[in-house]
Amino acid sequence: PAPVYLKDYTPFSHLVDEVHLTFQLEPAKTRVISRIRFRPNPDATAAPLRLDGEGLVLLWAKIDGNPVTPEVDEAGLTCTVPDAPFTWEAEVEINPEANTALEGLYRSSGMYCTQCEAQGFRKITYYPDRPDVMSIFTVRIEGEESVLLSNGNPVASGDGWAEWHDPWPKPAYLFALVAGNLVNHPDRFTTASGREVELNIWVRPGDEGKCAFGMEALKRSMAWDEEVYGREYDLDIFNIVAVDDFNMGAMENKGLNIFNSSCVLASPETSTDANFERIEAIIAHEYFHNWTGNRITCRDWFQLCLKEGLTVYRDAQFTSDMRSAPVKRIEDVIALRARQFREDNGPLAHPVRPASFVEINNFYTATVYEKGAELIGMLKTLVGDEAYARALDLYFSRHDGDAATIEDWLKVFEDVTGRDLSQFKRWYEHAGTPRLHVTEDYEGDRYTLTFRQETPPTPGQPEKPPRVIPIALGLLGPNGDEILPTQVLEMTEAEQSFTFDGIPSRPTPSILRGFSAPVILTRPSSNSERAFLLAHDTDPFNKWEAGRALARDGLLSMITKGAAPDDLYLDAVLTMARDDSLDPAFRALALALPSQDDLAQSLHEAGHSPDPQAIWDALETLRQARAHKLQDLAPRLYAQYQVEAPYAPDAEQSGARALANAALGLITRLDGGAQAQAQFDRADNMTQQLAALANLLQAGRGETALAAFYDQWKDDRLVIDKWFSLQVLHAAPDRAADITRALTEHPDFTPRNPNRFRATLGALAQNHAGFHHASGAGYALLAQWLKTLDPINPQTTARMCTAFETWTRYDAARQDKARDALEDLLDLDGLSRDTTEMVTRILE
Ligand code: HT7
Ligand code: ZN
Repeated sequence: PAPVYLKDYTPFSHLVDEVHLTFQLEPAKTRVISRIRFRPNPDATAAPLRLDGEGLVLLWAKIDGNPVTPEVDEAGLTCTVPDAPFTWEAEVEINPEANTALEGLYRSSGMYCTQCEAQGFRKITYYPDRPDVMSIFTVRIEGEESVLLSNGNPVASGDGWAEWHDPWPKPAYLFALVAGNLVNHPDRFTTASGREVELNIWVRPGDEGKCAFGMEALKRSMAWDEEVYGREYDLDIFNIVAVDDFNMGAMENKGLNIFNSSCVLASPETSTDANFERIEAIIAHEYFHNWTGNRITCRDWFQLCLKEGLTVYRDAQFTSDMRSAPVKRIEDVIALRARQFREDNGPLAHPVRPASFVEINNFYTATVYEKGAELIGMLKTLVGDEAYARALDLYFSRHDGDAATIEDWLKVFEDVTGRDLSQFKRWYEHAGTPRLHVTEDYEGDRYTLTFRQETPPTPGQPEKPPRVIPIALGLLGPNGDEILPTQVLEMTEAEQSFTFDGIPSRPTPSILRGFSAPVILTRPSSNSERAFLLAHDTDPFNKWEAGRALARDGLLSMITKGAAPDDLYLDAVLTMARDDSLDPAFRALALALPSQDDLAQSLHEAGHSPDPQAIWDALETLRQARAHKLQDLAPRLYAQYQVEAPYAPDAEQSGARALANAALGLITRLDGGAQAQAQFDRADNMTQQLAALANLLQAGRGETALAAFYDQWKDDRLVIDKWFSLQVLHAAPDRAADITRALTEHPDFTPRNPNRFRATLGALAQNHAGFHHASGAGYALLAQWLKTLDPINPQTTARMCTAFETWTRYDAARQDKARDALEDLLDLDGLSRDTTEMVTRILE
């Protein structure tokens, strides 16, 4: 299929004033009757009417009441229309029951639901399915379900029908419909200006006890957006619906957010602390889209980062305010490096604003979302908090109701600050992670830091001009005092020096504080300097970073040189772990080791071909050495951080549990799992239960606990997802593929449910040494299952192909096996456009 190019954008031939839709719901034969008011777009060239439509059976069509016979093809229809306003009417038939791709209107656990972003509306009816065509929707739903929902406000309802009207113009991707025999968790919210809003979380009967946390998170999000961004909610009702079969986390449809049930349902018994934090963030994210995405949407899908980067940035600010800002920042950078840096350094690298795509669903990536959010953070650092606030106010007032672009976004910052942001724009247009090389000089009392930036080529972009990089810097004196508090250096050249006078002795620099730019810092540093920063840096991010670098470099020496675990790291980690002045959540994070994939990435970067088994062995050795080093401290920490108060998923309690569970990990290595078994037996919340089970599996004595866990939770699909993934994640490298295969034969396994598929096959991809096992069994098993999944659900199949994006890092034998697996997948008859694009790019 041919790519679409950003440079080819042209406005749609017509404007759409209003849309009336009637749904006559039937599982296999739903009728959709549309009545749409079109008029010629004065800003576009006149053309026949071209409407998108896929998999629709057109029953009839009329223009201004007169039957017409449009030219129908597999992607839509074309019709000659008057050169004046006209009414289009049509009736189509669709089959929600057969829709396993989960795009458009589909059935999930007996309910109807929709997913229209990015291009799902065209599977519902003929329409200009593009984000710059915005209109006012009125929807009538006829069906036997007790709950019939759509966007906007309810207008009227009766037995077997309901009508909804959304007063806010919106693109089709924000359309939603839900019909089911659902129950609700209701609440209310009064906005700052006094609008009374009815709130509901709709779920399947039996799940109503798992809505309270989500509802509180929603109300906190609504209040926060008023306080921090001055943004109020704008309808009388806000509905959230939980759906079991869903391709992603959640969807921000206007007034009717639809959630993967795993991203909204929560209870202490069934959800971990991490689940609670994620649910809170996703509820906030979708709610914040009401302004950044819905009121101001994107002109075209190339501008996706306009709404996603900004909304991720806003949800991160929210989490930082609700919880611990440093911990959130560290967690986000870990995720950014694991997913986005990995993407940026491989065959799927693309700019935050891509210039072309074949299938837009393949561009809902870490680069668009997470790197997109980093760009907002950098912009705020460069212009300052006050200018950022003014720019956002201007953005909301200038572009309310618009389908906007990155140019529009940058222009508000230029207008507010008078700055020229053309160099900053390179961050949007160029893929790749800049490497920031640093050298220092100290003479007299003058300290000079010289930075050189360099970005390796990425697919289709061999040349990389220098970008503007905000470098937050502090300097520490020899006794650990901060002699230069944080200041932001603005690097604009390929190479640039910054001097500091009056520095009495050679300082230790703390560079890129708070991770002020998404770059890879390559400054040679000694282990003793890292230990010094871990002990003294006042910037929590760089304090953590120093410990992380110490651990990573020690591990790299173990892997490449057969070195023993580094004593300096072991001493430093002991000092840090027993420092009760530090936040327990921070200490838990600082005790976590770099992932196997991170180490593989570092080895590759250093010119080695990573050996996954050697990485696994080194981590095991270091974990064992740490357990010995901290053998007196771990039981003390474990006891000290047991939470006696009733369970609450707040930052304080979850930090304590995280540290206690990190201590449990150390203890298990020496007691063979006795303490973990005791925790498993008495656990009354999922955080404790799952951590205990993971440790038992790790210790090789998980069989009984696994069976008990299954027995306890067999009726809870979200908990059973955890049961599937834990077994795969903790499988030894040579057993991972076999264990995964056996699980795919379990009666509870189904490729039709994306959560279950990801819990099983996605976990295999995350078991680094297992997936990349020399036998090639991991590659073959995943590829085989992707072949099964593709005809069912192309979107999820394509996303999971990213497991292979690092295949060229490894040795020739592994590369051969990975290539065979990918070529075998590519050979599948009728392979979807989604998967074809991904595999082709990965193999290129
Ligand atoms: N804007 C949404 C992105 C999305 C999506 C969500 C669910 C299923 C399929 C989807 N395709 C794209 C989610 C978000 O970023 O908020
Ligand atoms: Zn989003």
